[in-house]
Amino acid sequence: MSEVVAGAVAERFEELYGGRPEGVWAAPGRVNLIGEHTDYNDGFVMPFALPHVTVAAVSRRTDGVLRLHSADIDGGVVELRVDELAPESDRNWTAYPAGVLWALREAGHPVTGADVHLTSTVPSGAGLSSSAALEVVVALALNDLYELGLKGWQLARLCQRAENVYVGAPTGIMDQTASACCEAGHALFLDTRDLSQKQIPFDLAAEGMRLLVVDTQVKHAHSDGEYGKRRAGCEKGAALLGVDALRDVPYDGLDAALDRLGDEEEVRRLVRHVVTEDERVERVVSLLESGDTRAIGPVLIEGHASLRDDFRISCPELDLVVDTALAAGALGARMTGGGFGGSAIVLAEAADVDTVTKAVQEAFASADFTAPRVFEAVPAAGARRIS
Ligand code: GAF
Repeated sequence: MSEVVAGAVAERFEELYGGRPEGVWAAPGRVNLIGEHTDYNDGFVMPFALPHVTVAAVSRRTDGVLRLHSADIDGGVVELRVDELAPESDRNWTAYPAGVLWALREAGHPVTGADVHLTSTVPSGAGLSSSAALEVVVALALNDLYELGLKGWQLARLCQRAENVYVGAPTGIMDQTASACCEAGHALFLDTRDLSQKQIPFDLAAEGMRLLVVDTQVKHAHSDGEYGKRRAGCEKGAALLGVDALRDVPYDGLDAALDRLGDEEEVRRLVRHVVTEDERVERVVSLLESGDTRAIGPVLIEGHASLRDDFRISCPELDLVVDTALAAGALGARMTGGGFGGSAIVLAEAADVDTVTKAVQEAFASADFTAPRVFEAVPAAGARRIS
């Protein structure tokens, strides 16, 4: 696929900018297996990369101009001056790639401009990290072209800064690290405190299972206030408990911590989710490492209940996917990503995939919800140069 896509993207670049690009790069979206809303609490996450990618054809410029074009969005070529880039000055999609260039320059890297043409197969607003894929593909291209020598995790940090400060969305580090660092056939066990990583083999097909992604088509956005409110609530919980981050509340000390929070009911719920979710990630890792893959199903189900009841970020469509899939025989299911819409994941025996898929589709039709998009997710490669 790479060569065909790279060729087509390079041709379009040439039509737009009048010369061949210096290279073509791809960065994937991700799905998170377990570990939700733990990343801005210094906790654990376990995403894997999707085969869906954002592709960028890029050339350097030396005149302080950044030109951006997306095949997927109307509006033609957008031209910006590198020295005029300023946080929260742009409310359009261009803020993501421009923010990356801004973050690189802010960190002292001598990036003097670029021509960029982009196209993506990562569904946007589906909780599958289309924003991170867009940031990471541009960061990787500039890293290569300007020979900055930054590693994947360093690019992820810069992309997160672009998103937090330039775009103004208070997200954690999971999505950018997943896009930059995941490996095909593996889920990424990531400690978001120090970004230490372990690639965990994750080959469901070999064990007769499948993981489905069900995009509910309910759109979500992280710059909306609800994500930020949850984050602020978690930070309040850490402050009340006298720890740097909720990661520092031990699982076996949870009850005592909840007692100390007294009548701060909302904060108690947020703390309970984060502390139990970190424990769930560790449980999933040890189950996978001991070859007990089917046993992760119940952990996914617990995770969904915690996000629905304690963190309160599910929605009727996500709950319907989970309840219907489980009733139809799935081994596990939960919402994935930031919440308030987006996607759910379903773990099922290969033999049950059609039954489960049909049940979910029928339940959505009966509830008068927009038809969901269902696809099988197999761990794909992280960001890379494709031409
Ligand atoms: C979104 C954010 F971008 C991530 O940083 C993470 O917090 C996730 O929601 C929830 O786990 O994808």
